[in-house]
Amino acid sequence: SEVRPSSDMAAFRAEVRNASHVLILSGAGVSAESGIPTFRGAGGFWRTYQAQELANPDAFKRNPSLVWEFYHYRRELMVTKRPNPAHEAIARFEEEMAKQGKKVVVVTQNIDELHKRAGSQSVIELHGSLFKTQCTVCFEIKENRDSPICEALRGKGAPDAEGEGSKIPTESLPRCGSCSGLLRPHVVWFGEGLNEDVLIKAYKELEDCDLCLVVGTSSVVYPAAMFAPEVASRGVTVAEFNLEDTPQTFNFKYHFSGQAGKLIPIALG
Ligand code: BJW
Ligand code: ZN
Repeated sequence: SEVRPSSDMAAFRAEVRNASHVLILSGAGVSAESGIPTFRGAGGFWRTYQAQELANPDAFKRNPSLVWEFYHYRRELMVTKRPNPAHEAIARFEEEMAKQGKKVVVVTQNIDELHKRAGSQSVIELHGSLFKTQCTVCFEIKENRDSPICEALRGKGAPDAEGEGSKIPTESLPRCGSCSGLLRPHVVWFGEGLNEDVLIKAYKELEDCDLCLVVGTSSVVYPAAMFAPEVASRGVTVAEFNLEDTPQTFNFKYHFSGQAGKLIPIALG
């Protein structure tokens, strides 16, 4: 569409009151106010690397120690961070809607688990979790909240250190409890497909929802980038909440410009 989306909050809130199955698609921007770095833009660097340079299978093959330092740093960071008013408003909204027999589902690209920590019950994690591992040999997936995840990573991963990292021997990186194979973070890297069951669940929500909020995502990473546009193309109202326009902004009925932590409590409160 060539028409600038509406920013009429009262009109959007009226649509929220009439909705019975709300889909909330979230990205890194929803966690930014919790102090979690986003991926794109100036804050998106860890050392000299952008996330896409490390969040891919080749980087892990080349230098598993460096990639594990990156994820170890992000796991440890989460211990010091908490959900912000956007996560909290979303969780409260699900609870209120449930009392009226209505449904709210969060489909998140984030791996930080902050929606769950805020109390959201129905969460689909598209890109995995910082707190799960997968064995590269036997493929077993396990929850893992150890801090540090292994002794060799203790104190490693500082975001301002230089170079190729600590070059920890693979024997000393996180290993599988069942087969002792090398573990990797259970997250979806560039060039990898999303888990099929997760995708099926997400697509069902895309089809069933009668209102959609897309919060704090740059809408450039596929397949998630096309989810909200697909909902909009069915004629369902989609509202975007972001600091800035995205490539998808003009496909949506509403665009609210600002911080999720300020806007979401108003939109859903
Ligand atoms: C605020 C705010 C505040 C800030 N309030 N807002 C079709 C076309 C083109 C390319 C492809 C395609 N299909 C597949 C591809 C390749 C690739 C891709 O999409 N590339 C693009 C970059 C072009 N996709 C894949 O590889 C995917 N796999 C796949 O499709 O498999 C099939 C296949 C394979 C091979 C070839 C073809 C098909 C997998 C993608 C996995 C993405 N993984 C990552 C890493 C996860 C693990 C980790 O965290 O380390 O997921 S990448 C990274 O980006 C992470 C995020 O979930 C994801 C999205 O980022 P997000 O959440 O949008 O964050 P930002 O930083 O980009 O944006 C933040 C936004 O918030 C900004 O807009 C701010 O303005 C805003 N904001 N503060 C409100 N306070
Ligand atoms: Zn194993």
